[in-house]
Amino acid sequence: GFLENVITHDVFRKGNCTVGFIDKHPELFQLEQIHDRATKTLMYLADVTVNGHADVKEKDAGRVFRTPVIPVYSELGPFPPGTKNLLEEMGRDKFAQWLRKETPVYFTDTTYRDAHQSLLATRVRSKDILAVAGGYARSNPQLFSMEVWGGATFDVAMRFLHECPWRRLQQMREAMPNVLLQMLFRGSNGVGYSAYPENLLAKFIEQAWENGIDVFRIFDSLNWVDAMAPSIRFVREHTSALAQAAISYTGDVLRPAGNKYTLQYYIDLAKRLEDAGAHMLAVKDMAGLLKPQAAEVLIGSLREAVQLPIVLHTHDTAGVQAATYMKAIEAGVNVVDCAIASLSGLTSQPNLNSMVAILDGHPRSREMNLSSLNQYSNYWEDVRDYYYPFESDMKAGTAQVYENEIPGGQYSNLRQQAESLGLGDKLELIKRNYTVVNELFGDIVKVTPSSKVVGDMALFMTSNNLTAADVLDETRHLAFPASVKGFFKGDLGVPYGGFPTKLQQIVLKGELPLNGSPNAQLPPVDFDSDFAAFQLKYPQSEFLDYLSYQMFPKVFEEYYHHAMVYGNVEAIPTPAFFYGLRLGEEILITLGKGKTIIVKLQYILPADDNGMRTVVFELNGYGRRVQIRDRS
Ligand code: BTN
Ligand code: 3PY
Ligand code: ZN
Repeated sequence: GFLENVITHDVFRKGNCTVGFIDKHPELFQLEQIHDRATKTLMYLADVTVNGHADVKEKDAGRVFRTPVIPVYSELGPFPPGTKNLLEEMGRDKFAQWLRKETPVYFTDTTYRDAHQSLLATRVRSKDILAVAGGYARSNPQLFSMEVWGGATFDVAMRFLHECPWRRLQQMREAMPNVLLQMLFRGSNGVGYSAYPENLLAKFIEQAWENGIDVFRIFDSLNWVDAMAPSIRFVREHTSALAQAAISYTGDVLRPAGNKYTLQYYIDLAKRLEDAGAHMLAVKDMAGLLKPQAAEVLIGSLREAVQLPIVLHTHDTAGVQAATYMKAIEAGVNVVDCAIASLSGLTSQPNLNSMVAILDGHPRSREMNLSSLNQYSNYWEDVRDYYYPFESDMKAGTAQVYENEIPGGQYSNLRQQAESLGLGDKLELIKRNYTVVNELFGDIVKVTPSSKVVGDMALFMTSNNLTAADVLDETRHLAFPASVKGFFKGDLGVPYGGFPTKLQQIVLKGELPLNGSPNAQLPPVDFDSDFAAFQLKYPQSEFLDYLSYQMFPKVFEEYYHHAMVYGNVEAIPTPAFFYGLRLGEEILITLGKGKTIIVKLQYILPADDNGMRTVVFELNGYGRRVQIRDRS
């Protein structure tokens, strides 16, 4: 490696090499690192080319991708000022008051978080985002915020994309200095699926802010204010960011009978969240159940109930949520969540480009750059194709969502989950069971992680051919899924109206439920000693990695191991990352500032007696061979 650097170095090749050559050229050591990284990258490419990508079940070998066109913009001059600048000028309290009174409606762009979480199983890689983030922020500084982080993106980045979620955040911050960056935070569950100690949540929030987050959207999967209040307090005490408390919307406020979640329920929640110190209030309609007339009533009532600016988030699963936004806008909502056209609709958010267009001439319209938005939509339309294995095959909106109340992100995942359990042809029954389970559980709020519990139980009932009566028959001694046991034990808190007692007794089989909040029982993390122990185990890591590890120890462990073997894979273009290289294909990979390598796949030898294959590349014009085990 080092020798190759020396003999390929310009000075050496020009014959100017003297005894002091190496002393005078410390960059050779840097070259050594780059060289090492290049080797690891070749290992990755050889492996994915020979063995395929673990995450891609069916590869369409003949697929040809269009080259996405990055819209042109000038990088010269300062960024046009946006909401980030306003927040810094005004401070958060004044900013929130100003926002509440602002006439034109604002948009939160969810493209980099919820949109791909809901359409493409959260698989969009940093590279594809960062290629356009800066230009987007320069051309569209009129946005309220970009939702860029949190939710499922944190663990999926490590688990499936082998990326560092913190580096993604830092890079997005650098690319978009003028627009507020927003994340989704699951209250006491952080960016995970179960409760964490409070001092860990506080540290996580502080570090998320330090690394770029301006708006924390905080929710709890059972709308349990006690589980949200600490996170709101941590945002207030440890950051200068905005705490946007979100009420998860379920049911139908205008349904006259049999409706547990009434208008008064939401009004009371909103007041309690305002009292808990929220700077903004969001209605998080994760399943897309909020109908236009209901939105008018709900948003109007919330405007009266609290003094906070109000945000509406929805999913377009039913296909008609633009109508809901129109009513909400007329009832005084301050911000609505939309996604760039080509990543909008269905289980994602409503279409940003079209919302902007239909508001033209409306008293609350905001001046936006529609032609730019359309260019970025074209970019994402082409990039989306890279991720074809992760598409759900949903083709049209469905009014069934009003019956099953399945959140957008879960809806698009359900088919894959069903197929992996051999229940591919039972999707309709699974959806019906989802409704049955919701009734058995006493009609709960269903959003990560409570939605996962309902989903697990629906899959369990389906695969075991169980009816509601079977579930309630204690003589059957069913082996309930672990998440269901945890739920009835109180791991996620207590649902509004309490647990259904009979089912709770059946599931817990005599065990006692928790008393009080699930994370109050967790001992605080001892950062000093624990971080030191972590660094002994993972020497090439820093404090942010430690936070990743605290949230997801096993996922981090595998991510770290992958990074040791393959290096940082973030620079590999997405088609090569998922599908490897074709014979003769040549790609450019930028490993560092000004360090671009050219990789060409030349040929692959058949497996030897030990099952090893030699993959022959050209790296910057020089032949390089890599040995890889054939596991295909
Ligand atoms: C390498 O890239 O060759 C060294 C492996 C070091 C990987 C660890 S994983 C946690 C931390 N984050 C990174 O991006 N690298 C280090
Ligand atoms: C998440 O928690 O990831 C969600 O998007 C919930 O809607
Ligand atoms: Zn959502």
